[in-house]
Amino acid sequence: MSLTPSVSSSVDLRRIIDPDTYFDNNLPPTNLQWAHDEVARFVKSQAPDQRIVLVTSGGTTVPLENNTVRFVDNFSAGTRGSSSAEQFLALGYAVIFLHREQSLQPFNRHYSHSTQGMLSYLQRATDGSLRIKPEWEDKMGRDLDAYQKYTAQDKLLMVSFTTLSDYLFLLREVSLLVAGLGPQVMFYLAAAVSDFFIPSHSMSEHKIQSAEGDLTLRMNQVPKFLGPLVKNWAPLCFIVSFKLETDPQLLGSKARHALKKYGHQVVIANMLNTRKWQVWLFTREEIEPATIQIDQSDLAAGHDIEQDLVKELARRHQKYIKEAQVSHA
Ligand code: 9Z3
Repeated sequence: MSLTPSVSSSVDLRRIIDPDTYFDNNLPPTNLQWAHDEVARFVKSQAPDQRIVLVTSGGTTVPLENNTVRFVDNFSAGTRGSSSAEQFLALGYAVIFLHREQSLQPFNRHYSHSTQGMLSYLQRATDGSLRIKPEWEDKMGRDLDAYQKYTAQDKLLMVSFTTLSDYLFLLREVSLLVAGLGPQVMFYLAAAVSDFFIPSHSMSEHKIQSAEGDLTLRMNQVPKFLGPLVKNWAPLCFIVSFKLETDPQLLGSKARHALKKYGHQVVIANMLNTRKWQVWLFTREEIEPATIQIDQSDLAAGHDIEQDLVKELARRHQKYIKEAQVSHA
């Protein structure tokens, strides 16, 4: 399969990939109404000064056929998002976890995708009952307690997406529902979102046939949704986006460019191969980025970089809330 991404220059297509018209030309996900109702309920159930974070996590798919057999996927296991959600909860945030279906989820992530499978954590006791293996009891117990506590307190809401289109519809919906709470809401946009897609009307209706020979794909550029998000959907909220690169020469300039273009609060820059132990935090105010880094030995011992990253962001978010209160007074 050869991938030849290119931006269409046709007037009609440009109209369709405009952020404002995207939603008129693509179908919403089947869980949109459910998500709307659940997020509205979740937000209403929180205390008035509750800090809320929308964490996006996992990769989006881009279908190649309307009756989809094949799709292009974006790299992301959901480690960053799910680990960060745990840290936000520990710091007292209420978390809306907008994640790719079947990707890693807070607390469950430690077991659900184990290479040996779920059953490797269990054993049968002499009385015939099923037990957790003794070496896992403490850790699993702590994760279970935390998961049940936050769920019972209504502090964790899970919403899932699969395709790019699902993601964009859900992102807009959730943004509009939380925007009214203003500065106390943080957006933590860690999902790996495709830059290219095939508009519904350009897609093959049915499975692409191999009898027709090699496949060349022409994909359109996805409209930049960070613009409307920052300007129109949630202009008062604290917005953190992520920049992923594989070429170190590009990372800093791309992060700065995003800040300048969209005018939001923070860009977290990371490299594919070192993302688990090193990230850079860019803001418009600081000339040099802050480096957040852990030892690889700490990572192996179970210390996630997200502990340090989320702590630092929560600190900056608190400052942002205070400044907004002062300027409002
Ligand atoms: C990230 O950069 C995340 O940190 C990772 C996390 C996807 C690398 P994992 O889930 O990986 O822990 O395996 N996310 C944002 C990537 C992205 O799509 N950014 C876009 C861009 O760079 C839009 S803001 O242009």
